[in-house]
Parts: sequence; structure tokens; C-alpha cells
Amino acid sequence: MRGTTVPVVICAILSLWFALAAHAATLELLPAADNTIYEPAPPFDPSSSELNPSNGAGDFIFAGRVADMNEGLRRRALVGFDLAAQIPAGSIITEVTLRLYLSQTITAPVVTTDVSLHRLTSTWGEAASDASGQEGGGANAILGDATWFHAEFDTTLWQLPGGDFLPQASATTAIGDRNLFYTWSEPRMIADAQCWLDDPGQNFGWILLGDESVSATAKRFDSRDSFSFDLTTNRRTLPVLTVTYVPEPDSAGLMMAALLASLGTRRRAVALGNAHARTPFTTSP
Ligand SMILES: [Ca+2]
Ligand SMILES: [Ca+2]
Repeated sequence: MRGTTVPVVICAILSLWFALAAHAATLELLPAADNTIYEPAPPFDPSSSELNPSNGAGDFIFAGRVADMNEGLRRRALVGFDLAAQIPAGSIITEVTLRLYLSQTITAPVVTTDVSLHRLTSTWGEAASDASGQEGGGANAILGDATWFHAEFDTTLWQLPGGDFLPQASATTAIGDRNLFYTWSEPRMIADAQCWLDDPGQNFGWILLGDESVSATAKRFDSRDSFSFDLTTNRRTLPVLTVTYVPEPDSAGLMMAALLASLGTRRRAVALGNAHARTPFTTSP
């Protein structure tokens, strides 16, 4: 009797496991907004459009510091995704990956530097400013654009110039040569995304910080406003956030969970519960 019961139980567990896994879904989201804030050179005048660059509608976003010949000023990219508009409320997010395309970097020589995502804690704006040429200098800010000083030009200042964000990085990726896709995918990004789904009012996206300890580290990625293709992969070069989630358990899911428990798989059920636990949201740096 015992010899036949064990395989039956294992088969039942495996069947239920695959049934639960089949509930998972994966979506690719395009940004709801992106922009770059450009550290200005003196003199500072937060009321001046010309002295507060932005690039809301530009093809590119930037992170890192420019070369010394341009005073080594900092650039920081902002990017946000509207998860609540596309993922059912109550879902449990299990995997998150951000993919960006690096279309330009300082090449004499190419230096591999880290670019980190930090969760923003203030809302910010993307208006119609559009820098010319390679866009490294930005364009005059337009009403509603984020700038180094403004969350939204020229009505709302950041609490601190350079943006309001959590000090701990959610993910870090080493960025090297151009014309390549790069990805960020770490557990804190899952916590960020879960927070944004559960509380859309706290969804301000990420800021991208390059290596700001030295100059000439600036990296240029394609924005959501780009129309470029990567010829190697024949893919658009837009920023993409890939999110895998399990919708809120329905009655069938609950029955499966109950059956799993009754089959004596308590340890596995506890492990699942831990994996679904949500990280508390931190509201201040
Ligand atoms: Ca944009
Ligand atoms: Ca442009």
C-alpha cells in the first residue's frame, strides 16, 4: 500500500505545482514617462528656462558625468512605468527586468562603469523639451519638465537638487560598449514594482545614476521617444520593463493550496508563503 501511495502523492503535487505555475503571466511594459535632468553650470537661476536643461521628448536619456572639458557635470535619467494600468490589482509580482539600449558612450577609451536604479520618492514631469543633435546638452526646460532643480519646471522644486530618491540602489549593472542591450534584475526591483502595483500613488519610477565619482562616465540610452531599431536583433530599442506576476488567487487556486496542505506538504506551502511576502515600503531616504 505504501509503495503505491508515495508516487501518487508526488504526481499530485507535481500536477498542482504546474497548475499554479500556469497561473503566472508575463507582460512587457513601455515607460509611461522618461526624461533626463542635467546638472547646470553656474550661474544658477531656477526661474530661467535656458539655465535649466531638460529633454522630455528627446530620443535619449543620460546617466553619469560628462568629460572635464564640459565641467564634468552630472546627468541623471528618470523612467517610470504604469504597472497598475496593466497588471490586475492584488497580483503577486515574482520577477522584474528592466532593459535599456545603450546607443552612445564616451569611447576614448570605452570605460565600463556601473549604472544603478534608485526608487524615486517624488513625482516629476516629462514635457515637450527636445534637445538637438546628440542631446548631451539638453534643451530649454518647458513648463512641466523635470530639471536638476525642479521636479516640474518651474512650479515644483525637488527637496534636494538632483532628484529625491532612496539612497540604496534597487539594482546595479555594469555598462560597457554601445549598440548593446543591458538589463537590470534584482530582488529590490520586485519590491519596488509590488509597491507601485499596490499603491500607485507612490509610483514615481526609478532614477538612473551612473558613476559620479569621476568624470567622463556618461552613458546614453534610448528613450521611449526613440524610433530606432537594433539591426542585430531587429528589435526596437525602447526601454522595456518585463514583469512576471501571479494574479490574485481565485477559488481554484485556493482549492489547490488547501489540497497541497492536506497532502502533507506543509513545509513547501510555508516556503511559498515566504516567497510571496511583500517588502515594506520605505517612504523616506
Ligand atoms: Ca521622454
Ligand atoms: Ca532631439
